[in-house]
Amino acid sequence: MKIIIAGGDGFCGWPTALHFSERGHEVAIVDNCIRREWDKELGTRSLTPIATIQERLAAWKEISEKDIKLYYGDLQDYEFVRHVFEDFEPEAFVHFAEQRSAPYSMIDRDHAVFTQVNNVVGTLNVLFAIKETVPDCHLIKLGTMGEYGTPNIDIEEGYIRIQHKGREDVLPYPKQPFSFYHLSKVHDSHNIMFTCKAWGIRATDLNQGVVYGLWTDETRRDERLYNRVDYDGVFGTALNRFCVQAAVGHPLTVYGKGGQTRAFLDIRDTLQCIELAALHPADRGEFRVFNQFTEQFSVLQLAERVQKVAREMGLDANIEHLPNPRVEKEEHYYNAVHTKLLDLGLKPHYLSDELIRELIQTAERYRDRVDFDVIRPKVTWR
Ligand code: NAD
Ligand code: USQ
Repeated sequence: MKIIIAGGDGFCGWPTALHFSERGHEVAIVDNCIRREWDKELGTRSLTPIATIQERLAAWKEISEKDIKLYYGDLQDYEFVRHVFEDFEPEAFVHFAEQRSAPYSMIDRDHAVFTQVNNVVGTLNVLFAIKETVPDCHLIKLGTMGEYGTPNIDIEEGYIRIQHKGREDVLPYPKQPFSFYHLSKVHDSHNIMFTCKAWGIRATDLNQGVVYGLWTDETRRDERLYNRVDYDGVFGTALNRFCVQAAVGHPLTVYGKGGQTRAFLDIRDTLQCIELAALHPADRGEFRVFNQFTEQFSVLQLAERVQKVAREMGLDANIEHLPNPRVEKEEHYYNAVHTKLLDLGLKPHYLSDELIRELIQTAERYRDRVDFDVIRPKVTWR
């Protein structure tokens, strides 16, 4: 398959590109590497040292004898996006290339506007380029479970059957997103759904939960292939952050009561899910939605899991309940359906003590790179 991984220099995109290349697909990465600039802006860096995209691709070629093509540019630049589609003629376009941090989008007006323009315009450009150049291309778009919010009923996979005043219809599931970032994903979903109807685009919207872990079969092979790990208060996410905190002797930062329940998955399952979506494409005109996660946990449950493993390793790992910088329910019902990817053959890697131990060990190995000053949350929603 000829497949493009947009955002292929990022946390999910880089291992996904290697995974497809390893399986013999023809892979190209699209990225402007702006994620690395946001680290500089925030005065932080990945826990693990990461090679430049050029060094990564050269190392992969040396190790695997396989080429991954790089299109270096911005999805907001339509001429560039159109050129990528005309030149590569992809059968599938995996779209990871967005600003993905909720706190970053809540810093101030400029960051909210940047996030929504970057994400919404980038996706619009991809939709127009598909229509104008390769209309059969399957768009595999990363959405997020946070689009749904935390309603007091079960969350369905994209659509819900509703009866109203004696009539019935299947409608898009209501969206109550958590931040300007999560809102940008809702706007994308609407634009994609509309173009599926209007232009016959084939699209899969993957509402992914929070991703944890970092190692995959390919990224382990050589230091130049290592994946990034974010632990700071802006880009770091719950489980990975707790493991780094445990390793360096920082209290585990549970926001508020910690009853916030979210959907989670191992990064190796991100790769599996993208592969399953690509190998079983949506039909022309179909807007398909999968909930991409394997388990649900409350934030406090996760912190306690990390604490247990850390204490077996002789670490303190105290849990600290910080005043919640976000506006979100801290106690609520949460039950999200996630059967469609399992039906396609997903074999989940459920969260294990071994994985938590390995994450803590990775953080211990790179503890000198951890800056305590960037760990606590500084961005507030209010
Ligand atoms: P990341 O920030 O590590 O990677 C995103 C990549 O996209 C970066 O390399 C960045 O340089 C690139 N990019 C951003 N804007 C671009 C633009 N305009 N043009 C070209 N390249 C651009 O993020 P990630 O954690 O790998 O997440 C990837 C996708 O998955 C995002 O869309 C995110 O919303 C979604 N997602 C992530 C998680 C998670 O836990 N990491 C969970 C659910 C959904
Ligand atoms: N949280 C803590 N302590 C921390 C960090 C987070 O209690 O140190 C809490 C947050 O308050 C929130 C939950 O953990 O309730 C998840 O926060 P997060 O930072 O781990 O993840 P989130 O902001 O939701 O965003 C991440 C990715 C985003 C993706 C989303 C999937 O950054 O790209 O879309 O996970 S989801 O949450 O399903 O929407």
